[in-house]
Amino acid sequence: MKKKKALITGITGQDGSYLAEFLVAKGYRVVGMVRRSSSINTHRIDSLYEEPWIRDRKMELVYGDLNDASSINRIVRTVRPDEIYNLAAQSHVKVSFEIPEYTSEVTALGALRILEAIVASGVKTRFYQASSSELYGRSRQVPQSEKTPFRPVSPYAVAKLFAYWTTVNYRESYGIFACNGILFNHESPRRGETFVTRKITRAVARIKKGLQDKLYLGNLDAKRDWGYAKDYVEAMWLMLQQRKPDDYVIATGETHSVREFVDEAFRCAELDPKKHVRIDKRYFRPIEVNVLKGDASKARRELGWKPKTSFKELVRLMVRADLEALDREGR
Ligand code: NDP
Ligand code: GDR
Repeated sequence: MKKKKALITGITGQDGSYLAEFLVAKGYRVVGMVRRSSSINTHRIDSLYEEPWIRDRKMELVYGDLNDASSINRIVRTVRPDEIYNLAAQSHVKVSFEIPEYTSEVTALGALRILEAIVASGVKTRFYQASSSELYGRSRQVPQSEKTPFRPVSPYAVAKLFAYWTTVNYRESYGIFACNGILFNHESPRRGETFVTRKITRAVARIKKGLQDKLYLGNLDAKRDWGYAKDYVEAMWLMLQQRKPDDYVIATGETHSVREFVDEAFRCAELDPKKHVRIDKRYFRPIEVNVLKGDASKARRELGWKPKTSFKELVRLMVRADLEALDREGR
């Protein structure tokens, strides 16, 4: 059978790296779109990319940018992928208040540019859009499912709303097999260091090793439905293997406050958070999303997907990974 080919945007990010590993293990040939950077930013996929025998047979990186329609058109036309996973975004909610226009360009119009490239090229491909629980924002309904009305409250979330509806619109207008995965927060040792979970586990490891004393955070009362990224990339793939395209919530169904995450992470390292955690107003947002809790029963029923990693296991594995990383550095 012919090898399937997948194009991943955002392959250098947390999810892109796990998805690339997942698809390579399934026998796919993976093409990752990377943007030009003055410093090397492929550390999350080094294990796949450095091995020449894997690289040559299974993975390739091409330059492109979601803000550059010509690069997207060229890549779609020449790669002719069977599946496209659009994971690239300016994905930081707080930062989106500081660079709202850029965030909209990448996170909203980027998805449109890919869908337009699919239509213009006539390439038969399936399309996954990385939608987000941030779409629910200040929704009054808890838990949130595919039927819950959206109420986005940041430039990031509004941009994701545009991309969500554009995906639905191109599915309905042009018959493209296009799906939205409405993923709730998912974390891992590969999570960017400025997202709250990784900021906490990294600080815990550094405090444990005597490299840092204080951890400055913002709102500790916000609640999130936190899952493990490695479990979640399987759901992306499952969506594109169905008979019909549709939109799915992916979540654990549990919600925990930032404060609970802090307590659990410090407990894992036998440290007292009261001695080390301080509140800094700089990390508060102009408006906060207070509670997110997902209802993934549709995904469970139709995709056969469910989360495998509990909240406590997730915190523990992230703290352990950050401690081990310092050990490897000889710190
Ligand atoms: P990351 O921030 O870790 O990765 C984002 C990726 O997008 C990086 O590879 C980045 O490249 C790339 N990128 C940013 N701007 C551009 C651009 N202009 N052109 C091309 N590539 C670009 O995100 P995650 O892996 O955590 O998330 C993946 C996707 O899922 C994102 O769209 C995010 O918004 C969404 N999402 C994430 C959730 C989560 O909890 N993690 C939950 C719900 C949705 P570079 O390395 O060069 O910066
Ligand atoms: P979020 O993730 O905004 O949910 O978006 P983040 O980890 O940034 O914030 C989660 C909650 O923690 C509070 N918080 C802090 N956040 C950060 N980053 N830094 C701090 O110091 C801090 N202190 C408290 C925040 O106020 C917030 O309530 C993530 C991203 O991955 C999005 O791309 C994705 O769409 C959503 O998850 C689902």
